[in-house]
Amino acid sequence: MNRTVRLIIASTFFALAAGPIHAAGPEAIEAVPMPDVAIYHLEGRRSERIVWLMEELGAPYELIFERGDLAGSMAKIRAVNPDVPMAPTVIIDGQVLVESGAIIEVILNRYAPDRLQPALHTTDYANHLMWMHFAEGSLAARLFSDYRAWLREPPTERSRLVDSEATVQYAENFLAKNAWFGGTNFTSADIMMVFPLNVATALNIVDVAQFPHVAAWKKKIEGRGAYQRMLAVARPDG
Ligand SMILES: N[C@@H](CCC(=O)N[C@@H](CS)C(=O)NCC(=O)O)C(=O)O
Repeated sequence: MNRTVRLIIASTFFALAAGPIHAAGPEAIEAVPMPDVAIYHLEGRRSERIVWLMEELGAPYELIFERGDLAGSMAKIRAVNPDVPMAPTVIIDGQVLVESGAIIEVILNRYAPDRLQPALHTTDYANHLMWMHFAEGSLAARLFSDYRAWLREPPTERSRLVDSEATVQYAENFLAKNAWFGGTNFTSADIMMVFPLNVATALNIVDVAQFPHVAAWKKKIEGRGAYQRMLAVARPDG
């Protein structure tokens, strides 16, 4: 049986330019209509960020993966992106892109400039952008390098360098004073931060009990309709 999943998801699409609440980063730029967006996906991986983003926006997208078959999904990615077959690989209007943070910024800044980003001249904007980049640049990078090193040689004391625990503690301290990684409102920074913070606890790199504000934020995330819709299409078998 061919289990390739090619979902075209468009039912809740609405005029992005009419979105409310936040003036976006590049406020002067007018939204242009959303073109075809194809998301090459691995279940449970970073490509969920882009699916979730599109669900938050109510925008249409095509989702391509082999259900329950990571190798099969990876073969599909390799077919369109042989040089760096990574999830997400996204094709926007015919252009092949990697790096989830950059993909999110392209989609928001070009097609939804009034959504999921704080206004440019606010402290929230600077914090939002910092967490957008911290998620991969510091948090995921240190989590995975510590994890690999600690598998070979478990640590006997905390590092004097900024280790995994320090990066998660930094997130915890921020959430003690702010509702979201976007500051006052949920933004795409929250979308970026979920994957590495889940990795931190799922792989037992840090102790979940030490980070109650992160745990409370995760509960709020799981209550979002768009997050639930993402799970239903991108992780259909749980
Ligand atoms: N910094 C990249 C990381 C992408 C990445 O490493 N994705 C993983 C899945 S979560 C992957 O494709 N791994 C396959 C590999 O590295 O060969 C991003 O945020 O998109």
